[in-house]
Amino acid sequence: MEESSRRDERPKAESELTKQGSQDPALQCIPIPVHSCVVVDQTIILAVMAAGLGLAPSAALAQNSEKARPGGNLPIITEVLYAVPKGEAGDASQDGSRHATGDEFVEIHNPSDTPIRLAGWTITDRNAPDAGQFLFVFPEFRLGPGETLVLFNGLDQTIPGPVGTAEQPPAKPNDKFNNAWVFTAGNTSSGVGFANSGDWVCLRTAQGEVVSCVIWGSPDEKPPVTDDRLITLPKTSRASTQRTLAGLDGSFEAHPTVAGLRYSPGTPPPPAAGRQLVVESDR
Ligand SMILES: [Ca+2]
Ligand SMILES: [Ca+2]
Repeated sequence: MEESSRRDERPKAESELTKQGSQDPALQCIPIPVHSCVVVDQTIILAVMAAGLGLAPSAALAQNSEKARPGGNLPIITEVLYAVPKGEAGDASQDGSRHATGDEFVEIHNPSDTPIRLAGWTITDRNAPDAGQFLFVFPEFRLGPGETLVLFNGLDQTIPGPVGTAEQPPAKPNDKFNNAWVFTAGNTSSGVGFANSGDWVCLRTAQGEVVSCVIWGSPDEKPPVTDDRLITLPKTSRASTQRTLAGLDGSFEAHPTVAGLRYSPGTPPPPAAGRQLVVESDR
């Protein structure tokens, strides 16, 4: 494209600024439209900047490909407790007793700006359905922007506060768990749970599409995906593993000791880097 025609495509305001200001192209001021007041991540900021620069939004998204995943806004697994600490320190469900299986949990967080409907979505482990599979199917439920849910194994547990099941979501957030939405899988067999030595956990949509999997150890059963939807957790003993940040750019670590506990069901990690508030300027 000729330089002259490219200049013609610039917004009028820019032409005016160019006339009034420096003639050095490197110092020209380019107005960037800001459309609304929302919490966004770097992807959206790049897209807004691209609009101001006359680029296609996809060009900006390509620069941040990790965020530009198929399916758009998706929940992420933020914590897994597969090795329940011994003794009282293992009572993650806060029912007064530690259970090697029943206190296991998976924490899921919605880092996006929109509610995510989870009805029919599943959480499973490595086992086949006829071989002690951990399987939870969500009831009608929406996880709001920035909200977190916790799914306990639930074997022999009496979890305090509002607790949902596969049949019915919790009536309200649970203030015993940082106001997260708490569910129990209500398992009734000690043979159904996460193997400390090696296992994987997958979150799937109602259509069976794998959203995210985490794996630890070396389970014999192969996970359903091997691309970047599969995240390897550190091996831990007597602590959960959690994301370092509540976004896709967070890696997993052994949960540090916080207030004497090595897990935090319902408390998500800090927001991912780059997530910030864009303040509107035009209304
Ligand atoms: Ca317990
Ligand atoms: Ca947590």
